[in-house]
Amino acid sequence: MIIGQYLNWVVFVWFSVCPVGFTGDYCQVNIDDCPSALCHHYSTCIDLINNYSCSCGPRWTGRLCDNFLGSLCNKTINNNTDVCKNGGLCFDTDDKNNYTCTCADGFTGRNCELEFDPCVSSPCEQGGTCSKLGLGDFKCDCPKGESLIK
Ligand SMILES: [Ca+2]
Repeated sequence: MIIGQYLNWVVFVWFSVCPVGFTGDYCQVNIDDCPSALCHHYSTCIDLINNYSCSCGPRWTGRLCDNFLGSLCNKTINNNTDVCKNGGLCFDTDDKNNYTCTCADGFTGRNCELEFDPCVSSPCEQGGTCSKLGLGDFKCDCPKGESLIK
């Protein structure tokens, strides 16, 4: 009787108890702990054994990646200078891990640091020579015999 109960217990344990964090007939399945994880929605959950960790983007920190380090558009993070130069507007990306600049007319580049050169696209036809006049403006010097007005 006692041996029978013991064997029942052994069988019960054998078939139903896995190490914590595992399941399956052979305890071969690492239970996915990420669905119930509390990682901030801009981080990536990494499943561990009966645990998880959160992989944070560069502007987030903390175990759950819920501690924001501040907007990259903030001047104080950029040595007190505007991130977007020449009057460009700075916007955080949705996950706040990066930024984009919307440049003022006549400027280009990631940080609007470059003056737009309208001659780069070779706008002059018939062999005309392009000269930049001002922000985004240009003129074409036509070869002899050609006229700007057609
Ligand atoms: Ca797991």
